[in-house]
Amino acid sequence: MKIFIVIPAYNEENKIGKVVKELITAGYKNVVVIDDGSKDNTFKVAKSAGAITLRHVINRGQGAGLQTGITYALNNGAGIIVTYDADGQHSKNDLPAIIKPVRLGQVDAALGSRFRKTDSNTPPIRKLFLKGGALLFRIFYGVNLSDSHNGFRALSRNAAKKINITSDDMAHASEIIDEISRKNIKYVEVPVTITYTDYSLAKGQNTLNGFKILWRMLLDQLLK
Ligand SMILES: Nc1nc2c(ncn2[C@@H]2O[C@H](COP(=O)(O)OP(=O)(O)O)[C@@H](O)[C@H]2O)c(=O)[nH]1
Ligand SMILES: [Mg+2]
Repeated sequence: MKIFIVIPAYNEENKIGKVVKELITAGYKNVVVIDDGSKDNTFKVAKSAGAITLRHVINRGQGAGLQTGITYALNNGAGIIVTYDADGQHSKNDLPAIIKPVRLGQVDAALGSRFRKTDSNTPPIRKLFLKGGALLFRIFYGVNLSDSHNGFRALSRNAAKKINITSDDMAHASEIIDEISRKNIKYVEVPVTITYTDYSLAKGQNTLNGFKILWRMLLDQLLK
């Protein structure tokens, strides 16, 4: 079964090379990087590291990057699609475990959870926000998760085709869960390690942005 690893990237020239090389060395041949209108050399670095590189001419957001990458993977015969971060926060060592339940046909979506591992180094404020998100998923979508907004997932071809991502920005993460619930896609949570470094915290999503996403989720629900 052809596995594609889809990595949306924005201004990640410092990390993307190592991320791509590690995956290819580990035997994953179809690594797709979507350079989302980066202002730096993300595209060049990803390409010379051996990734299939796609580019948006303007910065559209992580959701749009995923849409482009998933469409590419489906058009090129993907059996399983893994979504993965460009900034080095995910670990290739978690790939076999997250792919397995999808490969065996047990589920159509395996969702990474940083809170199912004991060695999580998630900062407390981030943990609070992510747990709050998980609680809202339970209330709004009836989906029982220990983590929210974790970009590490494995999807079967079927699930990737069914899940319709329309949010260009970070809100796509809630949208994916909404779609999983709405379309009755069978899922499981798989423990993964998310590494927090000064680099990832400085570059990553801030708490304000997190609250904006939660707020939109709330509005979306109320207006439905
Ligand atoms: N395509 C795309 N990817 C983005 C954008 N912003 C962030 N990313 C990527 O999405 C991933 C997660 O983003 P990040 O800001 O680190 O979020 P956090 O880890 O949840 O704090 C990283 O691999 C980023 O390179 C964007 O505007 N477009
Ligand atoms: Mg990050």
